[in-house]
Amino acid sequence: TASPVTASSAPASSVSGLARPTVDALRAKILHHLEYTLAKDAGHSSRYDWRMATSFAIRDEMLKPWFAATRQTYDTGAKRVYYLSMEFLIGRLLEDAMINLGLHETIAAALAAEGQTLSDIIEDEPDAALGNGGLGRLAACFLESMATVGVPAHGYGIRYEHGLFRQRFEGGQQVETPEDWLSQPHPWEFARPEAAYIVGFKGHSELRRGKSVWVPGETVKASAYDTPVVGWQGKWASTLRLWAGLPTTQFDLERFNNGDYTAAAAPEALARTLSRVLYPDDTTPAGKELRLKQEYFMTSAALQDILRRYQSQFSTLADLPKHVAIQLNDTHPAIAGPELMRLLMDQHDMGWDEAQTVARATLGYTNHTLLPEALERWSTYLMGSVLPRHMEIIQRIDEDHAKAHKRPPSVGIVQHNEVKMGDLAFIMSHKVNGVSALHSELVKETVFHDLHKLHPDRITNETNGVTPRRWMRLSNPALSTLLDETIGEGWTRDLDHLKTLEPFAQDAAFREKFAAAKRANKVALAGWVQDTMGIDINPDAMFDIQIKRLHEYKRQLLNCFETIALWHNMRQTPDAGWTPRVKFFGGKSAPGYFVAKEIIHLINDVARTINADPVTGHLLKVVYPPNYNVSMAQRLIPAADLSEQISTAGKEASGTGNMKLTLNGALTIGTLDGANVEIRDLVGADNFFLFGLTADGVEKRRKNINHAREAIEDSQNLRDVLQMIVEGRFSPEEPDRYHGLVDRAWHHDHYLVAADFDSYWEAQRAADALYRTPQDWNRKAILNVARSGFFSSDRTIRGYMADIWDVPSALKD
Ligand code: GL4
Repeated sequence: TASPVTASSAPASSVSGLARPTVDALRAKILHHLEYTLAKDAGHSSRYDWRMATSFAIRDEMLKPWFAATRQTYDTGAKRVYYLSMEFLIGRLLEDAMINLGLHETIAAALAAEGQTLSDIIEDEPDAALGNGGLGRLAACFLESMATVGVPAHGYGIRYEHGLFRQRFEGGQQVETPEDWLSQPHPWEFARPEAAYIVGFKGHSELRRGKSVWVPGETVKASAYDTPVVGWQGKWASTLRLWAGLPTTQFDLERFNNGDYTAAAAPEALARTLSRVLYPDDTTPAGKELRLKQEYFMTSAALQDILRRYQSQFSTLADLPKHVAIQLNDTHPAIAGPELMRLLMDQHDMGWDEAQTVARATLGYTNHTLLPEALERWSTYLMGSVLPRHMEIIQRIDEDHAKAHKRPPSVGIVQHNEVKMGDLAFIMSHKVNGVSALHSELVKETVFHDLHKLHPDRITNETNGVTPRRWMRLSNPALSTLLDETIGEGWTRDLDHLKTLEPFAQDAAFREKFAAAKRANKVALAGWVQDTMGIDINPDAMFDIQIKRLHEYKRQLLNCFETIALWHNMRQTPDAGWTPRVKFFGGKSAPGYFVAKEIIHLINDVARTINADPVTGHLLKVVYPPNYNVSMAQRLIPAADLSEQISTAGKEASGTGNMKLTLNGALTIGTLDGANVEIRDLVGADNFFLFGLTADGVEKRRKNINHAREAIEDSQNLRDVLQMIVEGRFSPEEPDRYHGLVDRAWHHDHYLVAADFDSYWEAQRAADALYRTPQDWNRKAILNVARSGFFSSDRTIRGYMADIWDVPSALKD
């Protein structure tokens, strides 16, 4: 089939400033890659082949901005930003690259001319799931925003062979299977075997002519793989450099020839272990030697690479902070402080004081959680045996700090035979930031209370954000098109343009179009739910969505209890004018987190029971699709009416799903926690369903040891819920399945589910009432969109540039 003349000659989109290939040129490129890169005949190519060829064709287009950005950065000697993170939850890359390069329609036409469907090819790409949740996804949004804003930036991480596990449900229970995104070649990366560094472990540190020298007992090689990330309209690009572990010794041919195959392969197996799997828990550190080794592996390779690049351009290392800013994504890379000092002193002959000053001026640390159990601590024994030289350096940093400041006894990096990585990161950074206004204040009052007193100017706030390219233009074409028609395309680069949408909230004709876009997204989601889960849902029901990792503090259990109460009430008076609802849950539990897994089981049991009830079938459905990931988020968020942000106040550092849902026109039901506070301030209290205790109220309420019992006794609704669960209404095959869970609800309700239940119920009924007047609901939904411009990660990145990195944009606007 020949391509239609109109499609091949017409300009493919309104993106300006980029020399974009025509449909025919791209079609030829794809066919070229099919034939010469994949050695396949177009007539005998699989979907995988087409996807690879298309990806290579797009990748070719990324090279121009990537080279240009790299050259300009070298030529101008611009300051560079390095973002060190154990997680980059980047998801699929094909569509993102196409959209940012303005090639979406061109590629669609080129593929159509070959009888291929772009959407099928997009769906064929596995998610790169190199992260657990919000923290890793934030790092991915930052890379794209740095490429849009024009920051000379590298992300550094680990090229995990296995990303976050796949989740299945068996009898309603979570079962994990390994994820294997690299079982097919990853078309976006370039192997850089020439960029490789030796990373040591163990051994000992000895004095040679008065200088400490580390003699490692083990070594591995970190080998680089680069993925370009292009920004909006391809004006700039950043680089994601991921490290893979390789052995440093040559293959032992003699052992192999003697038949000892296992021993011959041992060094390789050991080295590869370092980049084998992502730790599947984002809040509780594993405390395992392998995790510490992974952290050091990534950090050391990154710092060696940074210094090598620096020295290829500049001569004196004392000027490092003028040309380099290194950001630590949580405490995971906190070993960067001592490692940078070690490299400067032991390998580059810098003195102790200068090394410490240079390291501190270069490093910044972002804290992402207040949960005390989440703050990494390593036993001095483990640290001393895995990284003996670093242990010495850490001890001396601690002593220096003690001498320089009158510290209360609670301060100290090394305490009770543990190295506190949060304190280490704080002391070795010139700036420490929280990720929402509330969180940053709580950081000052709680985890870093004493250090904040000693260093009152160090803590600052950078409220999180999300990239509007992926989280609106890519995932919500219906609303994006409406925005383009109504206020122009400018919002894609500057999300503050959404403000100009505000007057349209009063415009009935616009409200209708807005509602139609939302409905189209809901119809699409309903089709997918029908196809994949066999559940029939009504697109006119309110789509109520809670998607995030399973954690007690996020309180999926509160939502589940309310679902049961709602069902119970509906059954009693089915004709009472209820607002039909579909409750969506999505999220994975850490494999070893028993309580979270029990909550998943309960939600699935509740879903099974409710979805089979003919009395309430037209009023309530519960949908929990397995294996929630970035791609599923892109499907669910555009279809949401109600966003569930119901964590116990003071526990969610920021949240970013809350921002994505607001941006896509969902109303939030939420507590005053994390960035919900700022969302509510900006969209207006009238356009937000607030409930629950405040962070202060939570602390006070906890002091009453009977808080749960008293709340349950006061709430008929909640009592009924607990009674139904205990009786086995949702688990008739095993009536006592949830006795432990109910017992905890009465006696160990650490996250105050009971105390907030009635207030949550009331807020839900207010949402029901509003949904019955669609004009009002839509007006408020439009205001949520119009007032969400602040939550672009471009704004967040500009904040880091001004407050922490001291880096200007490389782009002239
Ligand atoms: C997290 C927080 O829990 C989350 O609120 C925040 O949005 C995210 C990015 O800053 O970081 N911290 C950890 S640990 N995991 C997260 O997702």
